[in-house]
Amino acid sequence: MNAPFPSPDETQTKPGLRLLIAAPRGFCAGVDRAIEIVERAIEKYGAPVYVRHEIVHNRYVVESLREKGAVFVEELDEVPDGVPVVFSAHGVPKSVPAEAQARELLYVDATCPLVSKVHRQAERQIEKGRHIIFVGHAGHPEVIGTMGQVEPGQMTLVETVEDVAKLAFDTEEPLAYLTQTTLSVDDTAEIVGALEERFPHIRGPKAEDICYATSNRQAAVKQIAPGADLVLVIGAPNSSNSLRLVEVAERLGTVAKLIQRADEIDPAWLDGVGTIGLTAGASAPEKLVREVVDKLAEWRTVEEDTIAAAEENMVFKLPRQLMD
Ligand code: 0CN
Ligand code: SF4
Repeated sequence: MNAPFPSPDETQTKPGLRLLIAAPRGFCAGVDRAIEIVERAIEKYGAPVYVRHEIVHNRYVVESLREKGAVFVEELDEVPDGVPVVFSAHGVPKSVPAEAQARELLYVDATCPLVSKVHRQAERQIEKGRHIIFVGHAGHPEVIGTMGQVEPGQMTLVETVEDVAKLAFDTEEPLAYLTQTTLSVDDTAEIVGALEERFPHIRGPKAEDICYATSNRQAAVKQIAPGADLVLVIGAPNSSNSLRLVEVAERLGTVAKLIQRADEIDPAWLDGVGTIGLTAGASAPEKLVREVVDKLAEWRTVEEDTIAAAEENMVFKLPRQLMD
């Protein structure tokens, strides 16, 4: 039998492409836990299990859980009576569990323990009589959840250094600041610096509220971006921590693109590109990283290097109600 004709790929060697893969990248302990909570809730209570808001900001994760029996809604009033509901990793205002209790709904809270820690700090500062300045992005579910831990008027949101300049508080007023967990480490340092300058007595958290996963992923991008012609960040447009990774690369002067899946890569992006930096936000599965590497390997001869900025071994316990 004659040998088949060689494919075009075999007749010409593909040009090389160096891939600098960031570590850590992808799933954090809070995301792992939140996904496991939904899976275990479906096993324990049976489908459907409702989930208030995307459990984490990733379409692939949401679709996979939907196939297993999860139903995603935005608000509790979309959950029928008598059906279990999980609250997303980003946290919820106090009114949400209160309403669930009033309706006698069985609920499981998948709020990341590091977000819950900020919630408790907010309560404590209010008990001490301080007004809270919260640094975060307006409209993000974590911001809505954290601001909803206190009464309206007890917490003021600032997004920028300019917002700090506009604050109308007296220098002597008792104030504290807290932050969203997924902010830019560099921007937050500037905003906190501006707060401390205007309000020298302002109290801050003992350890910063930006979580370990957010800061480690940003640190890793800082290591790969300077040596890359293009940085690809796998993550969703509504994923705060993923958007911050794009910004970190761009601020180092490297073109950066946020992609949800490999099929969003435009081959024209690779023109004149010899090195690509690759990372994934805290809600993006490793499977999608491999999918991107495989896609790039269709066009180029890929050489992979992992660049590690930190080691992670954080694991969070599941809620007790799902342990048995
Ligand atoms: O992308 P995520 O679901 O959420 P944000 O980065 O938008 O906050 O990642 C998990 C983080 C949390 C909570
Ligand atoms: Fe928790 Fe940080 Fe992960 Fe958000 S990004 S779920 S705060 S560990």
